Amino acid sequence: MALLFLSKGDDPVRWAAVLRQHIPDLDIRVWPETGDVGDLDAALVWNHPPGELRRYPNLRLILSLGAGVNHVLDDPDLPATVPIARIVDPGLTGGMVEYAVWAVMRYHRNLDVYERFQREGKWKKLPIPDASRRGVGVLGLGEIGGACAQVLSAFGFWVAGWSRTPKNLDGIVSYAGDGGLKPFLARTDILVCVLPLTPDTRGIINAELLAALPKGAFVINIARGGHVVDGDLIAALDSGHIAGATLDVFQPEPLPQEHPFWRHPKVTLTPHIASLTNPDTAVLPIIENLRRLAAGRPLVHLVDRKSGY
Ligand code: OXD
Repeated sequence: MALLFLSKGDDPVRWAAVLRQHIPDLDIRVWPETGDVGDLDAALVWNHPPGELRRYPNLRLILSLGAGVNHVLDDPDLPATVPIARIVDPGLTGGMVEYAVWAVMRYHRNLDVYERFQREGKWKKLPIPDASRRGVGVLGLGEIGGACAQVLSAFGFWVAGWSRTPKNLDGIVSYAGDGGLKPFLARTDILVCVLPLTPDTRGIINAELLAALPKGAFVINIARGGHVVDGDLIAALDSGHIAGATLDVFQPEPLPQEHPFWRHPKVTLTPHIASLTNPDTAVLPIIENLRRLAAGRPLVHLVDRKSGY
């Protein structure tokens, strides 16, 4: 079995070491040193150059180095029939949940306000709001969104989720489809976006969506920068309709220095670290698929190219 490793942002030496702990004789080629292109069975990729994966005539599997696959599907010259799998890893999901809980709690408990009070040298106590009256809305109820919703619900928040098709998750109110979006937004004080980025969801956090949230709502985006229309979010923050935004993802990344998000007083930003792929745990679903590929068994965590996730 020969695997191509193609990522400029991940350490090939570390990945080769963890992959070989599980499959000692795995033939790993680190791009661009591919050797004979006909040898390669699978490619483990993050942000590959468009058209590159067409160069491997015997490729049977494309593996994303993360949970998201928009970086793969954005390639207009992707081989048409090669299956694509993403990482489903409790470690990766856990990081997303931790970040979502931190960002929701920070707004819920007014910690953003206390940070300002400290800068102003002000000693002032604010009431502690009731979590069960705080509407938290999770946009996207897949593997990661579902986990975020359930942990937030365990903290006592009034949690709902919105997804393309209805979901049945314990304690979570499910809204679905175009018709479900406005009622979902109307009861959401803190919005957490965990959607996959697809042609349908690109720019979903726009002026119309923001206007449908109650005045004083907060926005947290840990999905992709392409979900947000930046100018619309800044206008909603400036008008006071949206009280604050926590953003971990941007378009493009790194966020250019001159972008107004950097210095906006109501924006908290982090450099796409809500979760990070940890090779020690993320290697397991990759190994599972490589073993299945070798044995001719059905693959897991496959992406539906039509829906984009
Ligand atoms: C991912 C990411 O998709 O880190 O895993 O953004």
